[in-house]
Amino acid sequence: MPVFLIMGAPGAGKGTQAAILASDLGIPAISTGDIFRSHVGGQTPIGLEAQRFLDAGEYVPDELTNRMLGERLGQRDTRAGFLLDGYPRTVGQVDVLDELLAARATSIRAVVVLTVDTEEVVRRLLERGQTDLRSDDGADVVRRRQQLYIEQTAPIIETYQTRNLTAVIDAAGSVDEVSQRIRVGLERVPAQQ
Ligand code: B4P
Repeated sequence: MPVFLIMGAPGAGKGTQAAILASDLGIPAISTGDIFRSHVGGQTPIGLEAQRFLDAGEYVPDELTNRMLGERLGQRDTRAGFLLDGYPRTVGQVDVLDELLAARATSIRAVVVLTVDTEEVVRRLLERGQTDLRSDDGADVVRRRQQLYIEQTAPIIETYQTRNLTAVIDAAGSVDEVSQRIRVGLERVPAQQ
């Protein structure tokens, strides 16, 4: 059961590339951000709890995020593998994911890490804020999301680097150029024992 992760700063193109890669691989792309937004839209108990964190650009507490992910991974469409977009984002989530995968007798096949400079990602998000009206794409919140990524999420990339799982991809350029780099990069990630 292939399990892939895609990581990168907000605005690096995770959502865009996750959809393309998952379709190539024939597995579902699971975005924790999208699941939270759909709970918020449906005013579910999870949505009511998560909304203030999303609006402020803060990470939703691990307990709630892990519970929600566990429920999603319990659905049938994940049995043949899946691609996680936006999870894990904290050290605690790395551990929980390891446990969830061990319980399914599987492990991570590869981690795509998208890199792009901060000015470009802020420009992308502010542009999207004008069309998609996402509650977290205003200038101050975009900066807060970048700061959290640097403080809490960038360090966990090292964990995956020491496990020899990462394909680090330059995410500047067109969507097609980046997708092509990801395909080539993934071929270079060594098969795990
Ligand atoms: P997400 O939905 O994951 O939001 P994000 O990190 O900001 O990524 P996003 O999808 O916006 O950016 P992308 O790079 O795809 O999370 C939202 C919130 O949910 C978080 O802030 C947090 O509150 C909460 N959350 C989610 N997961 C959590 C977790 N595990 N723990 C705790 N809290 C969690 O794309 C950005 C834009 O760039 C797009 O508009 C796209 O069209 C454009 N783009 C893409 N590729 C491009 C290219 N090559 N050139 C130009 N533009 C491009």
